[in-house]
Amino acid sequence: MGLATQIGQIRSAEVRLAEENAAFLRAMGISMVHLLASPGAGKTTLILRTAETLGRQLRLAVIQGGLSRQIGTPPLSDLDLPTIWIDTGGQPYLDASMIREALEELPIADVDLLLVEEIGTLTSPPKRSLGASLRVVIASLPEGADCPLRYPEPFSVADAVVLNKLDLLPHLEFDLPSFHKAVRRQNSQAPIFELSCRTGKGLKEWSVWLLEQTRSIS
Ligand SMILES: Nc1nc2c(ncn2[C@@H]2O[C@H](COP(=O)(O)OP(=O)(O)OP(=O)(O)O)[C@@H](O)[C@H]2O)c(=O)[nH]1
Ligand SMILES: [Mg+2]
Repeated sequence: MGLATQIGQIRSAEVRLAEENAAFLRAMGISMVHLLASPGAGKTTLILRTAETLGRQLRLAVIQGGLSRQIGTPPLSDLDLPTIWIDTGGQPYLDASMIREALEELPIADVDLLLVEEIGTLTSPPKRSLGASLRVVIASLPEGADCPLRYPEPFSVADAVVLNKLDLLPHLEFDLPSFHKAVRRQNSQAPIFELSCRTGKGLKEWSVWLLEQTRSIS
C-alpha cells in the first residue's frame, strides 16, 4: 500500500471517529466546545472564568491538551470540575481518537457542557474535527488586529470568536474596527465577543451565548 493511500485511510478513520464522537455527544445532550488559540491567548483563563460564571446553571467538564505534563500545567485543578489532561506526546494538536478516550473516562452522564482546550497554536490543521458542536477561536490584543489575516483558517471555521485581554487596550495600538473587519473577511456570521478575563468585562455576553447554545442542544 502506498503512503498516500495509508494517509488517506488514517484521515478517513479520524473523520469517522469525529462523527462518532459528535453522534455520541448529541445523543447524550452534551455541548462540546473546541477552544482554539495561540499560546497564552487565555484559553485556560477563559475556562476558569466560564466555570465561575456558568457553574451554577450547567454541569461543566474540561478536556485539556498539552505537549507535556510538566510544562505550563494550568491551575484547573483549583476547579471542582471533572478534568482530563491529554498528553499528545508531542503531536501539536488533539485528535478525535484522543477525545474518544477522554469521553470514556469522564462521568459523561453528569455533563452538560464540555470545554476542550486545544494545544496553543493557530497553525494546526483547523478543518480537522474532533466532533465538537462548536468551534471557538480566542484571539487576544497582544496578537495584533491583523491576527485573523495572518491565520485565516481557524477564523473561517469558527462558530464564535473571542477577543480577550481587552483590559490592555489603553496600552496597545490595537484597532478594534480593523479586527472586526479582518474577522469578517474570513467569517461573515460568527459572533465576536470582546472581553477581558482579568476584569470580567464582556464575560456576561459570552456566557449568555454559551448557555443558549448549550441549552439548544440538551
Ligand atoms: N491582561 C490580561 N491577561 C490575561 C487575560 N486573560 C489571561 N491573561 C493572562 O495571560 C496569560 C496566559 O493565559 P492562559 O489562560 O494560561 O492562556 P492559554 O491560552 O491557556 O495558554 P497556553 O495553554 O499556554 O497556550 C496568563 O498570565 C493569564 O493570567 C486578560 O484578560 N487580560
Ligand atoms: Mg492553557
